[in-house]
Amino acid sequence: MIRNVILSIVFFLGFVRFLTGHASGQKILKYYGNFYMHNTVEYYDFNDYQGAANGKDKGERLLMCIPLRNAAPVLPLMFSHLENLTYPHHLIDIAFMVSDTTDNTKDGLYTHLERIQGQSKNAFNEIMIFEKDFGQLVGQGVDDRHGVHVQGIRRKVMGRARNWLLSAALRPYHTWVYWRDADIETAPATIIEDLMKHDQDVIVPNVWRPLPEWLGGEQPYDLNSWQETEPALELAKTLDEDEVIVEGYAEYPTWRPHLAYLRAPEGNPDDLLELDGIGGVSILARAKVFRHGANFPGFALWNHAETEGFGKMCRRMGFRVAGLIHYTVWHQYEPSEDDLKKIKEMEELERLKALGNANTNN
Ligand SMILES: Nc1nc2c(ncn2[C@@H]2O[C@H](COP(=O)(O)OP(=O)(O)O)[C@@H](O)[C@H]2O)c(=O)[nH]1
Ligand SMILES: [Mg+2]
Repeated sequence: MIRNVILSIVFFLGFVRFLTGHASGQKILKYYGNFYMHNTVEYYDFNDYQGAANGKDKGERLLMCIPLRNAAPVLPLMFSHLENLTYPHHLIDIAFMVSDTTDNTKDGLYTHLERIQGQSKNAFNEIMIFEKDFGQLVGQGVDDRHGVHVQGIRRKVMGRARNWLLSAALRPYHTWVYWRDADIETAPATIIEDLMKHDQDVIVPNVWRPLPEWLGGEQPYDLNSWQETEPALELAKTLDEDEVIVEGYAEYPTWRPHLAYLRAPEGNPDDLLELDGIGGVSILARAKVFRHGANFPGFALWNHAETEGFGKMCRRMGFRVAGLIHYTVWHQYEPSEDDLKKIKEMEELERLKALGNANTNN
């Protein structure tokens, strides 16, 4: 009898030890179906990671991707926007890709992240910083970037940077991916939820930029969000396979309706427009879009690259791609060389006027 009791206790302790640890000391923590599994074994049913329109209420995990190049001057503003995001920070992982950078972007990142991640309340779940140079030959100044002839080169490199970033950072538990540029002046803090609620596979806001009063006060910024047209498809047939069509330039008469030009300041912020090409300033996409194989072409696909190629590819794959016509994100205003000259002239004029006034008063 006593022998049986002792044997039972030994057996029971052995079973408990089997459940809670190996000889190596590692624990068996997980239970899948009828099986206890070692904690190095992970299981995900992708049916549970589709991306819900009310992802916030469902506690869905989101990956935020931010490409960076010589972005040190805009980091303080970028981080103030990130800190204000109302999507719960513990559900957000952020991944940065720093490329072809000659300023102290990386040091700036570390400084801001040390502070933000040190706060137990506002910290994001996980931060990943990747670095890879792609040999971007086009300068990062506003005039360098926006010439028609450099757009193709620039967009192809950007496409590659985005693909490397996403492939390194996307985890099976992410249901949504939010792409965000660093150089945004203002954006609603609720933007993730605001985009998500529309239940699209890929969705972008309208993107404008503020201007000084003497330049008109404001202007559409992102012309990469558009609907396809017959003239543009005909134009594409006449172009070299590697050439990238650039919107907003006389060289490429596409006659495409642009999301940017349809905006009305008092318009309903929930109005949607189905899109083919999209811009990259602020894109919310279901993670499954990428799992299906959509990407940002780092080459000319149908005479488009990067985000415009991505939008067209998503449509071709049967995903829903849309833009919010009257919901606006404001891109930073960077004065061009011409603007700087004009600003200097105006300052000089002001100075002379003040001098004239002072002399008259004397
Ligand atoms: N990784 C990487 N990021 C880039 C590159 N060029 C620009 N960026 C970043 O990508 C975002 C958009 O770039 P930006 O030059 O502002 O584009 P634009 O506003 O369309 O002219 C910003 O966050 C930049 O810092 C690049 O070659 N590689
Ligand atoms: Mg920009």
